[in-house]
Amino acid sequence: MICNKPQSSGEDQPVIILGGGGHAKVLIATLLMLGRSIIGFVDPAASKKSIFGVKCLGDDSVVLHHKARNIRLVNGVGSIGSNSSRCDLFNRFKEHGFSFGTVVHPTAIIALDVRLGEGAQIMAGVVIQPGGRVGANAIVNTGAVIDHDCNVGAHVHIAPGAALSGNVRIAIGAHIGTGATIIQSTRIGAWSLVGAGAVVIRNVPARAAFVGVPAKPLTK
Ligand code: JB2
Repeated sequence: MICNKPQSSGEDQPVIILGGGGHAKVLIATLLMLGRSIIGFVDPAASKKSIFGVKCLGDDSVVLHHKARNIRLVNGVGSIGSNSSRCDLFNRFKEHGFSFGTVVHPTAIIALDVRLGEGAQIMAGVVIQPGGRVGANAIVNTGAVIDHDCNVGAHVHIAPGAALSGNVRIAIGAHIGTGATIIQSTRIGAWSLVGAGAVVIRNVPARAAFVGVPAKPLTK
């Protein structure tokens, strides 16, 4: 990984985007900026026929008309509350033998040794410092800051403007809400939810929801 170098894996292969909502629109804008060839997007309930001139091809079955080795998929289904649909979609197409391209916005600043998993998406204005790991199918969304030695698990969504201090571990499938702050060396459990604007100063268990300042378990 080169500092501030825009990239997307499988650079020479055309792309199909899964989904046609808000997250897909941001990805399409980024892929066009990167000069990627886009075949189209697929969405079983598309509200738009095209996005920035990229056409809706139909539902997910259209992807299966393509040879897996000839294309890359980009997961354009984001997350509202949970990352499970996005995870299921990724796994479903992996089972069919397809590969997902990573997408890195040209304005992201990523340290030399950061490793990105398959299909990881690093959006505009993100900073990831040395020692960082971002798992497969994870989203690090607009303007998020990840300091040194953080491990972001597969299928995690770090929402816009969230900040992770050093040595934070976010386990598989967790959602870190917009503008949340997580202090150094904290552990965030699998499939947990950290609310928007929360300040996390202690570990969050798996499948828990923590909100507020300082963050506490959500009680109904
Ligand atoms: O199985 C599917 C599927 N399920 C839902 N396959 C495909 N190809 N598409 C699927 N979709 C489609 O994803 C829906 O029909 C819908 O068009 C789209 C989701 O669009 P929406 O705008 O509702 O959400 P989003 O996932 O693009 O964005 C959410 O997550 C982002 C990270 C929003 O919360 C955004 O605000 C957020 N930035």
